[in-house]
Amino acid sequence: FFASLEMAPGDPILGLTETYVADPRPGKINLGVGIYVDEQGRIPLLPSVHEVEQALAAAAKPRGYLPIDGLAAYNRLTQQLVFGAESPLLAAGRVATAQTIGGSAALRVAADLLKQVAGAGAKVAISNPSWGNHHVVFRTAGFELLEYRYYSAASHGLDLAGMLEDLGKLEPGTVVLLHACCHNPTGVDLDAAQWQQVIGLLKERRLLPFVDMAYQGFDQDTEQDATAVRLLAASGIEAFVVANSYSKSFSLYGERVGALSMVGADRGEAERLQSKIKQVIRTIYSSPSTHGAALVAGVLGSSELRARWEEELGGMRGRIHAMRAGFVEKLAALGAPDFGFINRQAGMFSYSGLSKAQVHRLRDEYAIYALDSGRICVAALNHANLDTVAAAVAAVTR
Ligand code: PLP
Ligand code: TYF
Repeated sequence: FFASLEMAPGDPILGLTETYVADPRPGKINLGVGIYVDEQGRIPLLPSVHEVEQALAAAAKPRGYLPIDGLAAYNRLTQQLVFGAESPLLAAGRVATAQTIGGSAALRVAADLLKQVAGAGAKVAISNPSWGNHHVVFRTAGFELLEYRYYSAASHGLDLAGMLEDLGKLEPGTVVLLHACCHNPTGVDLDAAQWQQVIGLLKERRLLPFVDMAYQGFDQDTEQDATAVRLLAASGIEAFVVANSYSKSFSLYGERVGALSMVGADRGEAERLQSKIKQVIRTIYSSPSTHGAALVAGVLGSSELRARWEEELGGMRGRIHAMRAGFVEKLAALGAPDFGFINRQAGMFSYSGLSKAQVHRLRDEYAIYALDSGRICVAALNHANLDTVAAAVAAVTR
C-alpha cells in the first residue's frame, strides 16, 4: 500500500530542536523554537493557571464531550479579550467564535471555510517572511499563495511602502494574512498609524483581513497588542477573521488552546458563519478538548485571577524586554556591529540579521542554535547564558 510513499520534508523549526536535543555538548543553547522559558530555562506553569487546575482536580468532574464549537464560557471570554469587553461588534452579535485546537486549528478551519466561499480562485497574501505553517496550511486548503513585502533587511524594520504597494495590487476578495503583534519571525510590527494606513487600503480594495494573534500580551499588554483588531472593528470593514492562541500567553503549549472568530456584516451572517465553522470542525476533529479551555475560562472568568494572570504575563514580557536590552548592551560592549534594532523589535523573536553562514558557525563552534533565517528566540536568553551568546555572536560577526 505504502511502497511508493516518499519521506515528507520535516518542520524546519521543530527539526532543529530534535538536532539540539541530540547534541551531546554541555552548555548548548536553543534559540530556535518559539517557546517562552523563564530565567531557569523552564517553561513556566503560571500560578493563576495552577490555581484553576487544582480546583478542577478537586472538583473531579466527568469528561463529557464539549459542543462542536467548544466551551461556551471560553468563547465568550475569548471574544471579550480579543475584541474588547465594550466591543460594538460583540454587542451587535456580529462575531462567530469557536474554541479550536490551538491557534493552528483556527487557521486551518478558517482556511477550509474561506476556500468554500472563494472557490477555485481562492488567494491568500502572506507577509514576506512569515511563519512557515501559514504557507502550508493555506496551500493545503487549496489557496493560491501570494506574498507582500513586509521586512526591510536594510533597516531591520518595516517596509511600509512596499507593503502598501503590494497590497494595493491584490484582487478584491483576496485574503490578507496579518500578524496582530510580535511578528513571527521578524519581531517587526506596525504602529497604530501604520495599521490605519493598511486597514484603509484593505477596505478600499475590498480585501479580507485575517489577523493571526498568537502573542497577545507579549509586547505591551493584552489591550495594546490587540490594536489591529480594535482598528479593524472601528473601520467599518464588513468582514474579517481573527485566529488567536493561548499557547504562549497562558504558557499552555501542549494543551492546544486557541479560537477562531469570524466577523460578519450582521447578526444573521454571524449565525450562518457559526454554523459553517461547526460544519468544518465536525469533519476534521468533531469537537475540541476540555482541559485547556477550562483552565483559560477559569482564569479569564474570575476578575481576581484575570488580574493575576495579566501580571504574570507582564512578568514574561518584562523579562523578554530586559533580555533584549541586556543583549544589545553586551554586544555593544564587545565591539560588535550595531544591534540596537533588537530593542525596537517586539515579542519573542528577533530577526538578528545573522547570515546563514554565521548561524551555522554559532551551531558548529558554540552549540548555539538559531534558525537559518537568522531568527532568534529572545525569550530563551537569561542571565546565565547572555554573556555566552553575546560573545559568540560578537565573534561570528567580527
Ligand atoms: N501563528 C503564529 C504566528 C505562531 O507563531 C504560532 C505558534 O506556534 C501559531 C499561530 C499557532 O499557535 P498554536 O501553538 O496555538 O497552534
Ligand atoms: O515559530 C515558532 O517557533 C513557534 C512554535 O510547526 C512552532 O510558533 C514552530 C513550528 C511549528 C509549530 C510551532
